[in-house]
Amino acid sequence: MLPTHPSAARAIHRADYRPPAFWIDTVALTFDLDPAKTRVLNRMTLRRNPAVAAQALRLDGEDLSLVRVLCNGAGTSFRLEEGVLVLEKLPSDDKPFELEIFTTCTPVDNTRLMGLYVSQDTFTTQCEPEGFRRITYFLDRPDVMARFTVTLRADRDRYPVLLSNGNLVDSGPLDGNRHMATWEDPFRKPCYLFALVAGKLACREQRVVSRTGKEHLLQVYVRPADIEKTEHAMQSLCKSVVWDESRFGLSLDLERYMIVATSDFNMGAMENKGLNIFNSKYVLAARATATDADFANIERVIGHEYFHNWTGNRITCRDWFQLSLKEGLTVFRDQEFSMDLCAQPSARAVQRISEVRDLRTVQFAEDASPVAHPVRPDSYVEINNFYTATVYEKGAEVVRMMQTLVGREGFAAGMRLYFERHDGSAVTCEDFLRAVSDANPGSLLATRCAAFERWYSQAGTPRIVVSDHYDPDAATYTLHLAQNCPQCPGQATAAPFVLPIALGLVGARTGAALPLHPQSEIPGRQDGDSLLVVLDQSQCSLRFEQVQEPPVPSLLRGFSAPAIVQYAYSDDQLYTLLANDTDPFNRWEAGQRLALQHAVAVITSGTGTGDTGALSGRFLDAMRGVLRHPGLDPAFKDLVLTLPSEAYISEQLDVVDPQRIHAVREAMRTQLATALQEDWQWAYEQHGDNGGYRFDPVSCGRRALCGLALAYLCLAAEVEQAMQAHPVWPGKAYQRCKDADNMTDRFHALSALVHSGNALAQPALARFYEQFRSEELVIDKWFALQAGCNDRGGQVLSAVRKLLQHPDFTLRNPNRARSVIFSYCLHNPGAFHRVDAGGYVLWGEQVLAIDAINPQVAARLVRAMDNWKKLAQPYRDGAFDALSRLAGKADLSKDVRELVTRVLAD
Ligand code: B3K
Ligand code: ZN
Repeated sequence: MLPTHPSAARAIHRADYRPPAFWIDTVALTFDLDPAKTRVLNRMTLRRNPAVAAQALRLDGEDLSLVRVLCNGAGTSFRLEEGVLVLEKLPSDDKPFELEIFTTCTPVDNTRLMGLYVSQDTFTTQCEPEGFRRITYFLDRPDVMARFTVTLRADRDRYPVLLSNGNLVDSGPLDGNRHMATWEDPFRKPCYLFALVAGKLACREQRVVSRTGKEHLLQVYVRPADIEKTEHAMQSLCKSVVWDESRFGLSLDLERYMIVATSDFNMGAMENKGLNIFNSKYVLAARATATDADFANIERVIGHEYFHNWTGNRITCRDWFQLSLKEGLTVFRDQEFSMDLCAQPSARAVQRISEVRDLRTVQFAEDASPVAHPVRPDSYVEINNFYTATVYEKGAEVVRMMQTLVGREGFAAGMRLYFERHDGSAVTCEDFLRAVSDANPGSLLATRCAAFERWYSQAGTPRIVVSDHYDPDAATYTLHLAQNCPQCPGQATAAPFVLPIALGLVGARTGAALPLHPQSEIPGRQDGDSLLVVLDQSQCSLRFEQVQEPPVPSLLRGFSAPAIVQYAYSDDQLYTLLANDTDPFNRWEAGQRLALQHAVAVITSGTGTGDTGALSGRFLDAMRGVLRHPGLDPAFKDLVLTLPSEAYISEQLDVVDPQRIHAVREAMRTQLATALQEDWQWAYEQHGDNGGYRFDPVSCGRRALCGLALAYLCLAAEVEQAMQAHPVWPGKAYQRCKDADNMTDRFHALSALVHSGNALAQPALARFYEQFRSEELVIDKWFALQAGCNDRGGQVLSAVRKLLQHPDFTLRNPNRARSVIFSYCLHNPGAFHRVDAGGYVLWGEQVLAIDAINPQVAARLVRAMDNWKKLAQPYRDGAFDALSRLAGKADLSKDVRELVTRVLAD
């Protein structure tokens, strides 16, 4: 039979949600695994949903060959409608009936990596959100939850390990050198949580006993050669199990919890019940091959998928519009996990700053673009396009605000009520909000729950506009707070958001934290030298008494709401906050604002002469002061001394000239490098020798600062070289590339050489490649570094074209495709945006090439053009031409088509 494809893309609307006409109670799947032709026998028991008027059963399917359909053991009539299997002649009473569907599929040709596919001769699945329909005909929607039994049959030598969800209940040999295993999942689940794996894998395992006294088996499966790299993953998993019990009282509900690493994966990892499948990047770590960032990401992602077992799997989403119900909440939980693993408060602050930096660079940009959407979108064509920073990271901020409003204990009570009410079901974002609110009657949240819900329904980043007045005679200080939200696609105006604003006052003369005596009707609460106020109207005023010196307002402490604060800080005020604020987040923020104000002033100075501006001596002294400060952590210093990214600077501007932004930021970096040269040398020497590699916040902070120092020292050396001096630092960096005992230091050194454009970069890159050519994750870094390289003479584009021809390059492996193409198009604006539009041409070619293989990955690449309308000329015309060319292509996937259409829409 011919394979079936769904036809033209249609928009799906949240308002059209209807409960399913049938329920599926049990599913028994039998797989005869063969890469070229896998046979899938699907036996389900179904019954009509009595709450819905009688209608045909419509089962989703995609790229399947249908062989047979039986109802209660007998043939039955059916038809295929745009890929959907329609059965009309089914038993009309409410009794359960059995449906048997026999199909085949071709895993080896599945380059989309959705459904069942083969990676390095291992069978793997990815079903979320709609991949299960590529395995068998089914009601592929999250509110249909069934009990699964899965039998796998395969060649014994080629696929010795056979895994699926739940518990192993049977296994044994079969004829013809084949073998079988049957797995039973005791929990009802939606089909997006189904998984199977079959291949030659080795396993690290550990038994743990949970609070309930039950023993659990934890397993991490990888290719045999990688087994040494699984210790950190296992430790991370153990920490996750302990943390969810102690913080939220949530114990592991499974006898066996498995993680499998695969090299070919569209995203980071997947929380399939009891059988998580991970991109190997988020499992494998050894100090020789993984950086501190890799170690941290592994810990976080393992935590994230583990936490989904409760927030996502036990309680799942009613429909995909509710994606943030599980993703926002689980990101919040993984953030709290990472923070709770930090012993020192300062390390917690570093964690928070890094999260906010990412949110503001990616999500704020998304919110300001033509693809802006609410945390709970209203419509989609391809749901894969909505696994976005808004749904994930802004969704997490929304949950964080709930916690801020009801307090940590109140939030834990809200989580308990949420499980009491909804365990085992598929619910909505509103159900979660309602549970947290109901568990905290009279709280700052419960009293404005309906307004708070706007965080789910309205897109856009709110602005908090602040003005103030100090009256020295009366010793009073008045703050005026107003909010507004810019227009978003399909949203001309927005009603006021509920904004929890943590603030404090810092004495402009003494730098002291001023005691707070607020006199106002505004709801809020005081915590130490901070006050939490809730702005839920379009504006309000707040008066403080007994303010004995002019105060500097420290606003939105800890980034208490995902908003932009607009207050006309003077440089003096920012220096006061940078030196004195008791809130580490705002201390960092003050430094960033100083740098940003300088950058924006130079960029918009309008001379167009190429003047890149001079940093003030005061700024350089302040940065030196932070660098040399005896009481600040190296990790914090690293964050303060890292300038705002080009992407973040772009967000502050109405018209974006990427080359100008790059030039101005580079000039700032060069000045920091040369003016603080002795200080960088001091920092490098002070933080260099760490006494062996350890992964903990203090050691990571030292390595980060040391790496930053080396980058600045190599940059300074380039300037000196131009002045005929004989710099030693590139030589030192080269040496470090050779003899570092860990990948973090080695890669910092290599990056310092590559970004500074030193002649030693080429031999260092060649040596690095030879040393690590068999380590695919390290080679990804090698590709990414070159494609993301600081563009000094427009040479990066041709370097990227060369990398695309490299024998190790392939478009079929998403990690490798991302390492070259995404590093260039999405993460290297100074090289990507070219006057000759060469970057855009490459982008268009690569979107098309990837789309033919893997639409989901191609659609992510489309996002490089999100903000094309803000570009200055000639970039804007170049980007428009490239987008229009792409839009004109006939056979785009619906993934790419949806994004190109939205990005181009007026
Ligand atoms: N839930 C998965 C994401 C699936 C993405 C599909 N395009 C991983 C996660 O967020 O935990
Ligand atoms: Zn998730």
